[in-house]
Amino acid sequence: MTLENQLIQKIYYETFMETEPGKQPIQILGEAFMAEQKNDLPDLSYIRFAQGEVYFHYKDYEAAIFKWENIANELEPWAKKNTADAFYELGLLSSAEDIYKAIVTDNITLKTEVALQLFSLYIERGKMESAVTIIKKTVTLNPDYPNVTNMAKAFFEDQHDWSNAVELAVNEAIRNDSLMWFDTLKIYVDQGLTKILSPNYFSEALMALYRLDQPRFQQLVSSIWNSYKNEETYLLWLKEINSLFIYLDLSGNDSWQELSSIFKETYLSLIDGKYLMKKLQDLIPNLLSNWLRITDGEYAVVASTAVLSWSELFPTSISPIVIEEAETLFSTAKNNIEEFEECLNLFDSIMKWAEIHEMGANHRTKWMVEKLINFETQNFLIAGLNGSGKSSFVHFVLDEETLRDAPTSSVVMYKDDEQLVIEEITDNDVVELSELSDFQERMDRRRNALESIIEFRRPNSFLYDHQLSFIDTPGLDGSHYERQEILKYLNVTDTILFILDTNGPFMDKERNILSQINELVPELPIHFILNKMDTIYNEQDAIRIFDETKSAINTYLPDAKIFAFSSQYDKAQQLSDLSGFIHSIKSIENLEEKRLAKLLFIVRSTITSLLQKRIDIENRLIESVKWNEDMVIKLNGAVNQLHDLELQKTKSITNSYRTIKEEIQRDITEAIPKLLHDCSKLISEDSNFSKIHVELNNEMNRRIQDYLKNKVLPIYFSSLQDWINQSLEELGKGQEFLDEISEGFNALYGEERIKLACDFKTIDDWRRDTDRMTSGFQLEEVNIFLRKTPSQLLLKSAGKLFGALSQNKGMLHNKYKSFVENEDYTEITEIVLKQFLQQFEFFERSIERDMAWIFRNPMNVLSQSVEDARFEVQTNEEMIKKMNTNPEMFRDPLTLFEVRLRQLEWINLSGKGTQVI
Ligand SMILES: Nc1nc2c(ncn2[C@@H]2O[C@H](COP(=O)(O)OP(=O)(O)O)[C@@H](O)[C@H]2O)c(=O)[nH]1
Ligand SMILES: [Mg+2]
Repeated sequence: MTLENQLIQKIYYETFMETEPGKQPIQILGEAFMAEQKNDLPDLSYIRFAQGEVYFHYKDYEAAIFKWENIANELEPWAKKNTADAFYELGLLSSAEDIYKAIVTDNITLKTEVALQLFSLYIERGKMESAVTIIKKTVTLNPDYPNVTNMAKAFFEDQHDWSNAVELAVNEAIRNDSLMWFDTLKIYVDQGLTKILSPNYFSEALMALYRLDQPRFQQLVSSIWNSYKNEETYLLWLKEINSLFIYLDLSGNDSWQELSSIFKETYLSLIDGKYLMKKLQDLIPNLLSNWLRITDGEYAVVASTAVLSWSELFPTSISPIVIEEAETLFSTAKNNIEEFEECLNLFDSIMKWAEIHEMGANHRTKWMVEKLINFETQNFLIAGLNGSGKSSFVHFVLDEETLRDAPTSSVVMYKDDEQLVIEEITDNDVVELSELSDFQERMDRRRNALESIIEFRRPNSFLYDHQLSFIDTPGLDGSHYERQEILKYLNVTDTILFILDTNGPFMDKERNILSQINELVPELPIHFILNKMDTIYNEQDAIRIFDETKSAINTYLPDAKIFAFSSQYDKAQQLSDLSGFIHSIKSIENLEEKRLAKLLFIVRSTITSLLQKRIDIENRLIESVKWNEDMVIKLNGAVNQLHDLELQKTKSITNSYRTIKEEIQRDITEAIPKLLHDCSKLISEDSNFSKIHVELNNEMNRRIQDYLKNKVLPIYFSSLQDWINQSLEELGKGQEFLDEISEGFNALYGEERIKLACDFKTIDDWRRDTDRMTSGFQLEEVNIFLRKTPSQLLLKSAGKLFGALSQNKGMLHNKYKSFVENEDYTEITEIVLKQFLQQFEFFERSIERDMAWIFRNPMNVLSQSVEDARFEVQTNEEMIKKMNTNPEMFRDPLTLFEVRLRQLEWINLSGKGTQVI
């Protein structure tokens, strides 16, 4: 045993025992002490040290401490450590800690021992931070010292201090090339303890493990990969691991199946639309290149086609060497992909995405895909010119002769089903037509007839027996648009039955159509029905026409078969012949493969049309902004016109009212003085001059009242009636003008949106008011002769004074007369006028307000329309802005759909011996 071990275990004292085994250590050491003391220069330190150990073992710690305090040789640091141990045992932890910390030594073992003691002491005292520090320091200082790393691991795990535990595992794994520590690390990773770490944390360890043990490397990489999957740092990890992979020499014969599968899963999840192109573009090329390098048989096709499709959409992103490798791999790989399934998945993702982005429900496309999935039923498209007898043929065969053979404007699919179900499928809707009459009605509709497909299902033995559906179509000799729309259904067609009219079969028009179909779908089988055979009476002619037509057809389409038919012939015989014919042309070979090609085509058209839809939407928005801006200008123009109209009408109507009033006023102003002057006639020499002023006053009032009531008011009444009628007429013209304006706007809107109707109820109020005002008047008595003007005063007093004296009567009479005749009645007239006109003036003032009321509704309508147009401009501008601020949010997913589609198209080529490039 080494000295250090003895010191550690406190059995240094045993070195003194060797000479006298069997004797008590205390005694031996005591005797040794006594002997040493006798020396000239006694060295007692060793013996004391040993004695301390013995006391320590006997738990006499105080004695031990006493001994160890007096060590003055190279054992002093150990003695200190032992002293601290003794204090520790005595429970005097604080003193123990101080002593441990005060020990100065270069001896690494002693340092480690002290550190481990301190570590336990810290744990005991609950000083966890100090414990962490000291154990980490110890691991750094002396990791190979027995148990140090294990103690650290146990401690960290116990404390759930995962960052230190992981760090320890990584460091130890690298330092020792230790598989045990790598396994520990993997456990931590699998427990999800490492996912908060930065992904580059593992690079060095992974490199080390790769050199050491590749299967373990694969497992650890997989574990780490999975741990980051839902973390924000996932892309960073992918970047990290892929740059690491580039440096690995993967030429060995190792199986990378597990990783290959992870690569695949990762690639697919990256391109499923969650991420933007910007993020993927510098990540995916490396990912694909690495995948290709490690891929084996199972994933060869997916990996190579992934590389090929990505590099096609992003040329130069992947190095030519890698592309070449992919091509080689692709040309030899066996296709083991469930392509149909994958293609459907892709289609579903596109549909979901379209729904979320409000790109329409796409029911018709979904319908087509549904038909393609149904491998049980083959779809026969019944094509031909208008009137060749397509519908008659279908109805005859299906025994649906209740259905009329009117010209067909819609595409109708007839299918066998357990009960009658008729549905109309448009892009945005699926509507059930619950009655047969609804169906007939729908068939009579011409407008937008090709914007939907009608599916007609009913129990039918012919379709059931042959597992067929018929798609009846309008004639292909209609407009270009119609033909395009009808030919869309080639996407669900397995075979074309082309119906010819015997009275002019296989003409240029038909040949053109057929060559167009052939260009669109080169491999689609086309067969012919030579219809209306009954119209050829002569059997020989019939045979000749049949043969001639057949050979004409076969020079174009060598494989085409022809069937002579007439809906006038006997049904049972025809059907049995037709059954044989259908049987001979129905091809069930490679149905899935053919349908897949169609499905791929539908997916491609869908992506294209979604891109186009987006452009259309944006264009429509731009268009709408322009249009509405224009409308704002026009509507504001109309608002101004309306203002002017109201102003002008108000002015003219008020003016004519005022004119009437002024005329009346003039009349009154003229009439009243005259009327008053006339009263002079009432004065005679017999008059009672003491009272005459009162009488005159009364009479004058009466006459004015009488004049106003019986002369003025009737005239006023009729003038106002005229005025009202004129006003109505004038307003009527205004209304006409407004009607023209609304008509103009409604033409622009394309709907009856604007109605500028004035409110003429006010005019009724005018009638009532003017009636009331002119129906009567009660003059409040005016003081004409009882006023105190000087001349009146004089006359009054003169009358009172002289009235009694008859000789003065003549004088008074004259004086009065001349006074009445010459008096200026202006003031009186004004007073009367003021009274009389008061309500008319009041009315005048309300005209302007009433006019505003009359035009209020048109004004509101126009203002609201301006508001609406402005709002439309604003919302559409916002939409455009939104669309343009993040165009990649829309474009990127579609690009990625295209990448996936391109890959499927590549896969579709694989294993078919198709030349690459
Ligand atoms: N004589 C005779 N007339 C037929 C025959 N099939 C159809 N027709 C008539 O041809 C016209 C057009 O038929 P229709 O089925 O509507 O043609 P589609 O436009 O191709 O659907 C109708 O007046 C039918 O009555 C047939 O086998 N013999
Ligand atoms: Mg028809």
